[in-house]
Amino acid sequence: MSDLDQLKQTLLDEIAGASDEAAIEAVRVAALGKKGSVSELLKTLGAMSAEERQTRGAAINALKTLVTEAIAERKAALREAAIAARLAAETVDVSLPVRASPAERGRIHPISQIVDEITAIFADMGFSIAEGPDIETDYYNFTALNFPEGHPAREMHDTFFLPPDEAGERKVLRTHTSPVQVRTMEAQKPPIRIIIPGKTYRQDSDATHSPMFHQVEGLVVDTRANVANMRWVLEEFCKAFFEVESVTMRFRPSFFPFTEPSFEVDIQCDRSSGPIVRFGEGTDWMEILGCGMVHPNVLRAGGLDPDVYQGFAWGMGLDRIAMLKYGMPDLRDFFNADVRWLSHYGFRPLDMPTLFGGLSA
Ligand code: 2NM
Repeated sequence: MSDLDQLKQTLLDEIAGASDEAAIEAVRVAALGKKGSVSELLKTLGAMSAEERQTRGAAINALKTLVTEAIAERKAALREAAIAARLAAETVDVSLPVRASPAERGRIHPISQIVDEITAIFADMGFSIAEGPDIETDYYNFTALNFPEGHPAREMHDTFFLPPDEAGERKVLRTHTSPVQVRTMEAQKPPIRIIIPGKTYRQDSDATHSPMFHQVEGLVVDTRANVANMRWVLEEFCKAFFEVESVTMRFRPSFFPFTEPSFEVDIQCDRSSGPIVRFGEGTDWMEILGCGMVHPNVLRAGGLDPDVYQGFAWGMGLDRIAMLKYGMPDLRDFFNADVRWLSHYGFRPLDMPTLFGGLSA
């Protein structure tokens, strides 16, 4: 067999053996590329005699044509095969159940939902949101709020203390969100209308108490804010929040260091039909919040003259209210991060609570 016949056979075997488009391309480069085996043969034409060129030159050119065509043919076949394989692998089985997108599957935690609902209600009344640090100084958590040093009211809170810093100062995990009210009074002039949703901390843990819990507090400061205004604001809030036409509220005298007078507020409800509580009707009372007129000492701590300004404030725990509103039996489930619990009790992320569209519809 001549050297040309041998090369032809080798190349045809390689072409037939190329199993994908990358392999056939490698064969093409090795044969027809700049330094390919066929290209090298073509370079020898220049040194040949005219006679030799007629026979051998024609044979080399014939080889080149043959190889070029064989490669093109194999390449086309391999491309067709690759497309066919992709089509087979990437078929969509339209009979499979639809898998929801993350935005559809995700759920809003009931506490976040409650905060969004309360925010929508108070925003509608012209309130804005204020926030502050979870780690507070003793001054903002107690002293500025009229809890004197050594006063037994400090013990009521079962405070978490942090280790003392270099200066010997012991910071605390805030036991209520009220420090934010003082910080806000320091930072902005009245009229003040704010609500303060946030995490709070006390050493207490059972089926209805968690060491980390949630509050929303509110503060109004103006030159003429009074108890009647406070009653109206809280009544409007309760009607919107419990989604009823009217509520009956009961203000009982109480004590908080930061307010005078102070009240605990109950709303009328009906608990006769089992675990579902109905509001705005019935013969039972349920305590839902505490409130009062801001104590002059607290206004002074906020840099305000109590002879010019007066204010009212209130606070409510969210965790118990959420349990009631949505019928969740154990508070501890709130913070177990169990995705099954969240997919059952959670809220759809795109159903934002609004007053016009319904709060928890
Ligand atoms: C409550 C009950 C009553 C309250 C008072 C203040 C401040 F800082 F303005 F004086 N903030 N929050 C308050 C009053 C909180 O929670 C049950």
